[in-house]
Amino acid sequence: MLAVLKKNILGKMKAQFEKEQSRSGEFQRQEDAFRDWISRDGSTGYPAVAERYHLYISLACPWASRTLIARKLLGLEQIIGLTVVDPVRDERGWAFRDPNSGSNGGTRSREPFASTDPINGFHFLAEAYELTDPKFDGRVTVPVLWDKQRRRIVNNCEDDICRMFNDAFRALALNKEIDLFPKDIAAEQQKLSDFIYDKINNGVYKAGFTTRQHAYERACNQLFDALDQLEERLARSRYLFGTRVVETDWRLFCTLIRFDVVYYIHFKCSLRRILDYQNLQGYLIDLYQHDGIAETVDFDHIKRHYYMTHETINLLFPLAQSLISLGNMDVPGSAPGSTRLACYASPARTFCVPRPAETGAVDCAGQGKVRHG
Ligand SMILES: N[C@@H](CCC(=O)N[C@@H](CS)C(=O)NCC(=O)O)C(=O)O
Repeated sequence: MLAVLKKNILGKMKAQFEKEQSRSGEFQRQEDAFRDWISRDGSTGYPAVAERYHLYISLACPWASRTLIARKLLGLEQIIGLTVVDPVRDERGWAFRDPNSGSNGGTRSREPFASTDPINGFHFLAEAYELTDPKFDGRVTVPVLWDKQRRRIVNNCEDDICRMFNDAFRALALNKEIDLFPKDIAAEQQKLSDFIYDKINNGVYKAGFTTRQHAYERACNQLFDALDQLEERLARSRYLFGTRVVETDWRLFCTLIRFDVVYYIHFKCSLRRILDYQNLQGYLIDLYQHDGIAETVDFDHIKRHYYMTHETINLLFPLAQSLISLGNMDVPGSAPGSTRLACYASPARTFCVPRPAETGAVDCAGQGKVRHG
């Protein structure tokens, strides 16, 4: 089966974003293009003042949603305006079109449509990039923080935007007591955020956008190893850093909330669902119930974007468990009933999840015969 796939399809497989594909088929995300900085005292040329900046986002996008969450939690809604793009984009990029309006001929239509951008009347986000740098030839992405006064993009990096909301805008925030980047854990937080970015936030994309089986399997395995580690961490701690919720939690949340609905299926991150992780699932539901968070999550936009935008997605052979359940078993060598495992067999390996989930996943292959309980 795999040999046939390799021979017939992989050779011709089209990358989702051709310019961001390595020669060995890995997805290599472009760098964020605009990284100017808003400061409290204005020394950077961009002072933190009310109603000067505008945030363009997609509710589908995990990166953009993190900025939306930061804006909401800090209480910056009256200070920084917001416009949401149409979840479905075509080759012209993100559009300011009302997906619920029947009058515009619908998404992908070439007919003129009314702009939903109250600031500039843009029809496409590409116009903001063009005004900022006419030579920009990369991929137009959200989020975008726009300066209404200088009529240019200040920054299109969600990490920077969250940091500026937290630091530069604090004096203007309604919820001044919220600190998404506490100083006493700064180094540790940065380290964990980098890990989550690489293995999880971007990990799902590396699995989903690669065109090679090997690169896909590597990304997928790294992703699940990272989730297993966090599952363990959350067995000991309510949030990633104890009892307070910081930006790193929201960064993880933005991927977890999309996982079972999109990444498990569409990006073939299909070894396990978040639902299969006792601690991660509880953590996800806990965060979802924080004040104001549910309204930042729009499953309709999320599904419409991923399933209707990526017309070509890899045809690789999924690392799914095929989920032949072998039932509950004891760990080989342990006293009967002392440690229970729920085991599944797949063509690739036999996989066991501890019950209750106290430790990471166990690969049962090569451990001899497991005892059925
Ligand atoms: N700034 C982010 C990436 C932002 C990003 O890629 N956003 C996606 C939406 S989730 C986007 O705008 N994609 C444009 C497209 O699909 O053409 C990063 O570098 O990590």
